[in-house]
Amino acid sequence: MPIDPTKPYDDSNIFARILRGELPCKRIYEDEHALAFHDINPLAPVHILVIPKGPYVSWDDFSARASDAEMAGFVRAVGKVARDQQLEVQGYRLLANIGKRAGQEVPHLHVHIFGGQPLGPMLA
Ligand code: IU
Repeated sequence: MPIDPTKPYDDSNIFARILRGELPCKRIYEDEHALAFHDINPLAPVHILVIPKGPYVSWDDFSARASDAEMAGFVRAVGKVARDQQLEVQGYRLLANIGKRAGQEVPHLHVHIFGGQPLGPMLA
């Protein structure tokens, strides 16, 4: 079910539980501001999710409420994860679904990183 963006952050969501260590993930990178892990249902040879550590429902919520340090830390983490995989050599795609019409499923901001193959005009 796509999320209801009018609801406040709910810390029982699956990514909040991963952040608290209550559920496992295939972790790739972690720092003060972000956690990156392999998507459980990959849509490309490389399909990574990067999430901020703070309680933000979506990019919309994050860009409105997060501190400059959180935003900078998160953006840098996304770039570092992609560079660590050398995705910039062939190119890659970032995607964030925001709210119902985009089909956002998990109500904790996540940026998808897709790579490892030629990407069509749209993916996911
Ligand atoms: P979306 O942007 O909200 O549609 O993407 C949610 C993604 O989270 C989707 O690609 C799922 O495969 C992925 N995912 C996951 O990696 N681990 C989980 O436990 C769950 C979803 I639930």
